[in-house]
Amino acid sequence: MAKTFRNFIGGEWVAPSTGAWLENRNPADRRDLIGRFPDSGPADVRRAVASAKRGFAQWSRVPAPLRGDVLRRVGDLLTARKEALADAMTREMGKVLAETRGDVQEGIDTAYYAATEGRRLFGHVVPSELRRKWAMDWRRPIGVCGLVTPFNFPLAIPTWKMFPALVCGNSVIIKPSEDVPHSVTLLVEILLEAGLPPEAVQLVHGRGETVGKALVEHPEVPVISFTGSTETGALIGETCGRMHKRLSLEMGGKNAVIVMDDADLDLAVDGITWGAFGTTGQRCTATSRVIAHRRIHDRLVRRLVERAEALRLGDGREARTDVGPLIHEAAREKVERYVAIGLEEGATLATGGKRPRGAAVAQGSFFRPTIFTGVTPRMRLAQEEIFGPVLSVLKVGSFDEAVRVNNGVRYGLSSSVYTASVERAFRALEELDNGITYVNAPTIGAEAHLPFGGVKATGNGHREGGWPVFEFYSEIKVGYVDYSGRLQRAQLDTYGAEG
Ligand code: UN1
Repeated sequence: MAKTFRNFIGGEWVAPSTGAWLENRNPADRRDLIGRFPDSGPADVRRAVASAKRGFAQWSRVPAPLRGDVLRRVGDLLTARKEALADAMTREMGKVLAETRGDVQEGIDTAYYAATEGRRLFGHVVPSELRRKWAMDWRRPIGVCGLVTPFNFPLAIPTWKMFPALVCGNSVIIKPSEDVPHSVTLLVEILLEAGLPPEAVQLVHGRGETVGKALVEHPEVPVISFTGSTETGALIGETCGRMHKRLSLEMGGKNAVIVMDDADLDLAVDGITWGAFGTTGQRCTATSRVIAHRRIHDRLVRRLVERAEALRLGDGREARTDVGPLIHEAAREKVERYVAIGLEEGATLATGGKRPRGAAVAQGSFFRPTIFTGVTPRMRLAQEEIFGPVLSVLKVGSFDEAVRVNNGVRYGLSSSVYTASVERAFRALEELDNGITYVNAPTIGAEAHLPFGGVKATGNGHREGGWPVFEFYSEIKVGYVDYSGRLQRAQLDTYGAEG
């Protein structure tokens, strides 16, 4: 009998009001049932919001440095349980252990960063234009934050949202992807153990179209943060716009590595292989395009194909595995559709393009690392997010053309250039239309203390991580204190008196 997990609502672990459950299975081996998780409904969300409001009243009054102390303990617990968490995460979503360890580490970094921010949630004190008057601003918590998170970083992404929201004094309701409910359950256990008041966090499992929607539409959830597809983000944006909610969106990508003719090819091949096939290509930062200068194109492709073919597919919990499965069958089928689209469009399949054979991969959603060459900028292969191990190589004749191709997509998350030229490196930083540009490094690997996010259809102007995220989760309040003992009229008395 599979283990049954619950929601965390109202300070306790409870079954869903619907009485319905979703099965959570290991994507590397579908016979391995991790457990049954709630398939919750709007009533569960309503209860969570009522409780989170009480949690907010309590937690927002705790001094920020003490809120930071709770997060420091969270960081300590994550550190102590890193191995067990990584194992549970790989079992649940498939990427290899080295990567789930990295995912936990990103959560640890985020915890310690948020902890220190508890002591430096700066405001300003600025001179008033009037005598004997002070003018200042500071940050206040906002209220209940609704957080909707994806499967690909089962721990890091929830922590990017929860930890800054909490250190700023908000309460949080998290709806994790129904594909990774276990990882976030373990995270919520840690938050409680670290001393977070139980009503400051609520965990509601279930589907986006029911639980996510109810959360986004609830009038008493003034802040929404979502990471996922651009299509879902657009729907959420409509609702939040109508309801005047504060909304942070992190969505799709179609990230490119530009390889110039003066690049260190060994370095580029390492970076592209990692960027394209790490996490089985299921990162919003994944390298899905290579824009190669024609002088090195053929050499680069040859070596990329060699490397892709040497990658070992399998269970991410086994030491010999380089690449795990896709998250589920629907994801694998989507990848297969794109392979067919690429072939129809006239691209050349250089390697991969099909399911692997063999007992080790028979029970999971595996797909061979795939490289297309002869891809041109307008092909769907070069434009659309696939979210799988599919790399498209485009050939260009100059740096200017590479910049145009990089920028000619609807997304704008990350980009990268491999070059030995300082001039090209700085031009890339300036001219590539993305939220993040790497020089001589792949498109993945953002650090937790820098702002993360993208332009165009990737985001809506907000960032996760780094200093700007604390702006997102707090409201600016301005105060004026006039201790002159008389009516002083701004704009009138100061300048009017002289005129
Ligand atoms: C994501 O793919 O949604 O930069 C996040 C990176 C990771 C985060 C990726 N640190 O690839």
